[in-house]
Amino acid sequence: MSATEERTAYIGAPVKRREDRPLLTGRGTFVDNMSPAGTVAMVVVRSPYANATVTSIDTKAASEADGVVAVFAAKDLQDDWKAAMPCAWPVTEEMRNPPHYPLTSTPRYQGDGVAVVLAESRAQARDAAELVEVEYESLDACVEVAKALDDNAPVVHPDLGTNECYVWTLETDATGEALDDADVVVTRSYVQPRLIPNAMEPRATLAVPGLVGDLTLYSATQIPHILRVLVAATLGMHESKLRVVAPDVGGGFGSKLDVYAEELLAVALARRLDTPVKWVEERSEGYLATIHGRDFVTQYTLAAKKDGTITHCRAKVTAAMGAYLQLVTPGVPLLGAWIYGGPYAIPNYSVEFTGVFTNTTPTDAYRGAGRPEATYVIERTMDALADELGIDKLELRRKNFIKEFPFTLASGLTVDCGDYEASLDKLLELLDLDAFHTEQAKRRENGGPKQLGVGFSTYHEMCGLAPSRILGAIRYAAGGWDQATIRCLPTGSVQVITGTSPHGQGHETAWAQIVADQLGCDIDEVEVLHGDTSISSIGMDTYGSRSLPVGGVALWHAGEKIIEKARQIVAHQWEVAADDLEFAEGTFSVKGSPDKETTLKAIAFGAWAAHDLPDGMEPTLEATAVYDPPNFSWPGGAHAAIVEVDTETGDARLVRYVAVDDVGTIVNPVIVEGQVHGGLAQGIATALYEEGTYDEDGNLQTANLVTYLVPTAAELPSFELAWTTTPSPTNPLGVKGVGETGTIASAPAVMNAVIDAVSHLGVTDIQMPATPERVWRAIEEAQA
Ligand code: MCN
Repeated sequence: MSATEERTAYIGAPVKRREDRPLLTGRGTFVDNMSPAGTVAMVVVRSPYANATVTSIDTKAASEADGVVAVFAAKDLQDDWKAAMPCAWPVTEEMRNPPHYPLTSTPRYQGDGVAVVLAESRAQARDAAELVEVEYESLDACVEVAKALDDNAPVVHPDLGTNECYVWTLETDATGEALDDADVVVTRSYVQPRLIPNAMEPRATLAVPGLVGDLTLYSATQIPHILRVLVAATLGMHESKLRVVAPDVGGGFGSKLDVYAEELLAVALARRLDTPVKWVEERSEGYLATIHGRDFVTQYTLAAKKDGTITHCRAKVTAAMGAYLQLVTPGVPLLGAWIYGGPYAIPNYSVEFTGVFTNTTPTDAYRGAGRPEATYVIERTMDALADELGIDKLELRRKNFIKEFPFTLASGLTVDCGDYEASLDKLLELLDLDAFHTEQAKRRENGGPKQLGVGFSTYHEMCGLAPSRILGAIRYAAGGWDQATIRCLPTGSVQVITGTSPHGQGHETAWAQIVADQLGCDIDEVEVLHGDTSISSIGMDTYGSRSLPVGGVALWHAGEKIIEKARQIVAHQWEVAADDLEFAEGTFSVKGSPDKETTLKAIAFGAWAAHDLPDGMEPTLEATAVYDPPNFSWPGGAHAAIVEVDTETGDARLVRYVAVDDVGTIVNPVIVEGQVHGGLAQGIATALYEEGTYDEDGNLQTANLVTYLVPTAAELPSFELAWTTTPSPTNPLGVKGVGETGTIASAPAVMNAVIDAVSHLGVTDIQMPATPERVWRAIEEAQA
């Protein structure tokens, strides 16, 4: 049976998120709400220098301060680490991975921890941290990704002798020839600004030792299961003695998909002192100590025939790793590696990534991870190529769209389904491009300062991480499966345990929708448990828009097992063939005689009592499924942005945004709209506002919400969303992931619109973010 074949009650319905009431009424439980007796507060002393050697460190005054329990420098904790901090993605055999420990005496970025203070209260710990006297010898810093491999660049890790972390390539055979044979070759350079995640809840972690050598780590994390494995390995603990709980988590966007120094410190020190240790990040501290995203420079080439047929794409990317490799830092570019050809049928393909170290906060996965970077350079260059060929920008896209599915990309992966033309058609229906062009022409003619531009982005992306065998082939250390358990309890309610770990995505609601439909019960009877390794012992957690296409599908398979087991029980009790039974809306009946029926609830009770089960059958009605997807998930669509640019000040404002996405079957349209809204806000922020910058000494210049411009609702228009649906044939629900689509598609649409708004003034390129200064300068230079 396939969920997409039948009309269902809950799947597809805008069920209100059950998570919201407790959160909105202040009944959530975040890490900082928990303070078991004896909890001490931890504060990390951080290097003010981006590259330095600690020549002396004096902790005496701090140790003697009020309320202080202990102070440790890096050397004091050396024996606590059984291994360096983990990087789970050694993308090549030769990749350089400098040892990285929670505290150091050779800080390599501003904010690198050099000591830690524990005190009875956070205020006392913070005051005492200022009394730790650290002498540094400061060294020259390497800051810019584009200059990291220059001959005279300071080397971040002198032992490595180079700032090169790795070079990774993906090439098809015909590479060179396709370029030579092309009529037109367009090459552009692009900068992906460094982005600084700003989840509502900063990071927080609390390690609580138990009474029998066990320990519970409460952490604001996206990955309780992975965290448990890696904390246990790094500290030499037995996994079964470590319980990790992700309580309510106020967003992550990738930044809580990591194993952080503070988590390891809290656990190590809680064990040493045998008392709970809590660390809560301050917002400005988070700017330094939580991973950053992006920071790529890319040279991108498209080659085409005169008629617009694209024959080749080539990307040469230099990607900042930051000072160290965090959990998946080196793999972030690879997450976009297969889609540098966009939703277009381009036969020749070549991608080269060079990862480089800089004296900056480590980068890692941030919403979209690798795919916004790829989509941006393609969609910007599609516009440039159209101009070069004298072909309409949308016609060029249509001509090159992949039209038949499944389609194997030149990069090697197979896109299971899609209909990019349908998304574009729908977008144009909503947009009324003629009216826009009339208005744009009128404004251009009037020559006033407020000019309009429209920009497009047609995209697809690969998410739903991911088939384990592919992850293995590209050297990622973990699998891409997930697990789900369904328990039909004797009282009639249904308990769901998932290996995913939502931190804002609404799984409690969506998972209940899936199970209630499948088992034919009321949604309120379904309870969804997650984020606690003592409840769900295995799982692969939440990132990469994987939870529905992997964890949700695991749930569906567990439901199928429940129905099958129940069918065997009924067949046995009624002495009929299992195949003669029908199951619909929570009730079994014999085909053709609907009078005799029994409910799943009655069967659950009977399976628990176990008085009359088939020989050899285990009591209780529960089932677990572990699902490893056969393919990635391939959402796609077409987006358009309309911006107004003040040509006198360079101020660019987004006035309209229309997005048509195909995320397969939609389980909950309200959640999905919320996901797209949030994703769009983050992509638009990249295009117009956000940019983390350092001075040449490696001081972060954008270390707070005043200098790092996170847009608010006031900067964003009401988004206009619509859908086309090609259900994924690779899973029984027909679903594709949605969590990152908005971020992936939106930055190029907005930037193409900004450039369109000033193209009549001769502007052909502006780098992100399109700040008033950049736009103004671009106009001035074009007019000069
Ligand atoms: N969904 C649906 N129908 C679909 C696709 C998804 O109803 N066809 C629903 C799902 O049931 C789920 C939600 O949409 O409730 C997101 O599903 P999915 O696309 O599987 O993404 P994940 O749940 O795996 O979430 C991860 C994704 C990522 S990678 C980032 S980054 C991100 C995002 O989710 N971070 C977020 N959305 C976020 N939302 C919040 N509030 N906070 C974050 O940190």
